[in-house]
Amino acid sequence: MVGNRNGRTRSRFRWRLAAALGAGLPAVPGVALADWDWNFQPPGSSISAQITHLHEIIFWICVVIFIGVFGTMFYALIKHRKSVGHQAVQFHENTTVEVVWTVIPLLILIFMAWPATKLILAMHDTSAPGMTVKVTGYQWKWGYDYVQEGFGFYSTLSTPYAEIRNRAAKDPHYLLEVDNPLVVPVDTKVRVLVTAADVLHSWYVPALGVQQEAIPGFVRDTWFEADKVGIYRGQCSKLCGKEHAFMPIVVEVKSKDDYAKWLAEQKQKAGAAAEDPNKVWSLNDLLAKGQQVFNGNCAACHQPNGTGNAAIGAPALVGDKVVLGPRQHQIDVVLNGQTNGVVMTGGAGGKMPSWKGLSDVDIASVISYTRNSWGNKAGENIVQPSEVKAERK
Ligand code: HEC
Ligand SMILES: [Cu+2]
Repeated sequence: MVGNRNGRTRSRFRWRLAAALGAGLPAVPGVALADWDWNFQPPGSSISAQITHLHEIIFWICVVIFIGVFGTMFYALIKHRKSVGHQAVQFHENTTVEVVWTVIPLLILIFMAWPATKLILAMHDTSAPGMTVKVTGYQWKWGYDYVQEGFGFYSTLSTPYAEIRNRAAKDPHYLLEVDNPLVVPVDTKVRVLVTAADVLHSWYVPALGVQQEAIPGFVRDTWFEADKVGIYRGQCSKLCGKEHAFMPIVVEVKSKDDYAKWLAEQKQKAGAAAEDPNKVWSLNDLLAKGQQVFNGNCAACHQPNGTGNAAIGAPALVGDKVVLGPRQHQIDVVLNGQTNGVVMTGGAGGKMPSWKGLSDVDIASVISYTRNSWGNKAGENIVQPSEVKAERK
């Protein structure tokens, strides 16, 4: 399960379990009851606290109805059985009975629908936010844009491939860890604009009480306000393709001061990245920049020395025909991705991702770097940012 539970909540679950299943539950050998987390995650926002509370009220209403209905039924079955000589009572078209068994459930439903509707309306009230982030679902990662601040980034799974293939011990946050979490300040109403770039996804962080479908071509909004500093984890909750389980959500809630510091750093980085795409770069500048871009983005699959990784289908770029071939084709492959090989399950197996999210300068320099490194000597060795810009569709 996600998150940690405190002792108080846990003992409440044991009570619930005992109450719901009755004292007659036989001891199951080898099962430690205390390790079972059956309820919602501990709330990290007032909305999720209200959701948990509503869930508990309705759960107990269901328990009472269950006991009432099944109690009456079994009492009637046993007490009035044919073998002790009972005759069935006939009460067809008895108006009183029909009114009673319509009105009572109706009242129960209204009693449950009232707080539920109030809560749903509150969950959709995105008015007066303190800040806004745009969330975009991609196959298979999330994009976060800080709209008012003018920067954004991608958030991708950071669980090592070896853990996924059962070759390494699994981290406690296995498949629930990312390279760049969404960072927000505590006690601030964050409006979240949710959309998708390819297929349906769903942005779901249970402990913050937010879930919103990400729909291509639509921008829907929702909100959350974390009331505790900490890390909250969630997952894409709409089946979106073969790596649906590999696009988790991590929200890092910082104190207002820490958030301000983080924001300043991000803005500085974004400013540094906004370079002039029409400038003509020298080979040396491209190589220096390209090495950084390669080690930061490509080396995970193609290896720092360009030898590739057969286990995930990433080819060697040393002596590669695409890298040594025409520039335009290589720009196309890096910009738009490529799948020729056998597609393997898990991680990024067999697929070269699209790098559209990198800047023209980043792409031009990383291509120039691969065309001139590890013994590669391409004839036309330099790609300029302006060429990348021209190739974008
Ligand atoms: C997630 C793993 C992964 C990352 C990260 C990655 N690649 Fe790839 N790359 C692949 C795979 C897999 C292929 C083979 C795809 C196919 O053709 O089936 C590939 C193919 C390529 C090719 C074409 C090779 C050929 O012979 O077809 C080039 C060029 C390339 N990658 C460059 C890059 C660059 C530059 C970066 C960084 C910006 C990068 N790759 C990042 C996995 C990756
Ligand atoms: Cu998804």
